[in-house]
Amino acid sequence: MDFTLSEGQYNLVYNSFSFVIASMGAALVFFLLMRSRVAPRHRMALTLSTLVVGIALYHYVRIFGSWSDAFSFTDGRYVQDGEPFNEGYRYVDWLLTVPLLLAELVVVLKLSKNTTRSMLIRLSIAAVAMIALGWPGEVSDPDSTARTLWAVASTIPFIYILYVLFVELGRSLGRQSPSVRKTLDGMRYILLATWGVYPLAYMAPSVIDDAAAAEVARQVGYSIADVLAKPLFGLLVLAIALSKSRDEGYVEAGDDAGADSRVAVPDDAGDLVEA
Ligand code: RET
Repeated sequence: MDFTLSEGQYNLVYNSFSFVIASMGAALVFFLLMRSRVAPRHRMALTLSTLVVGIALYHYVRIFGSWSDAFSFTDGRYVQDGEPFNEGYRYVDWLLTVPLLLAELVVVLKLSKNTTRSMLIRLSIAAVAMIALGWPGEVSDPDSTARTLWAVASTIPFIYILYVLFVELGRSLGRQSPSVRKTLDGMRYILLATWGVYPLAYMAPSVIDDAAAAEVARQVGYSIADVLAKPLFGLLVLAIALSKSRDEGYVEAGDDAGADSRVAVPDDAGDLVEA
């Protein structure tokens, strides 16, 4: 599909990708720095968040490069005359990150071993099916029936994932502390709202007639959804892990208030100057 973009359209996508790279990179560093504040038994969830934003950081660097290579600036417009933009990076990214994101949520809850195992297996299979079925539709003609059929097929595992999260997981909510229950309840709705952006961005080429505007909407839509689904979701998982660690009486070694205030005592500074 060939189209040209205005300078504003091209830059909107370019800067969205840049924003995502900065967000993923910052989240990666932040999750690594926060690791020691979480009790060891809750660190697996944080490890998964760190992997998710790391994988996405790599893919967005490649997506950014692919976007720059696909267009050249000619007569005041961006013309698509280079290598085709590689949409595949996104799907490869999801194939890895969606099962990991679902695992983050399940692992942080510390349900029984059997429930965790069974949920992880079923959610991962459904996530892979959802993405694999979406891909042939993503690359087919915007107005084709094939695009709609693949989307419908992909929606079936999507609904199954929502069923597990809202119905099955809902049953375990009663066993969590009130603060964890509140965060978790909010998290499931945030997940629903942010994951809902993906099918909407997918539909952009079918509902927006202008090919250039549709492509911009799709790329910006996916970029926003990725920042909400990965770094923001990771922050909420971190909040749960921190509040569980606190409830369980975990205090990070060397990070109590006393250690901080010792550094700020004026006498110490004075001693140093005299020495
Ligand atoms: C597709 C195809 C059309 C139908 C549906 C889709 C759903 C995609 C989703 C993707 C979620 C991705 C995440 C990535 C974060 O790392 C494949 C667009 C339902 C829900 C959470």
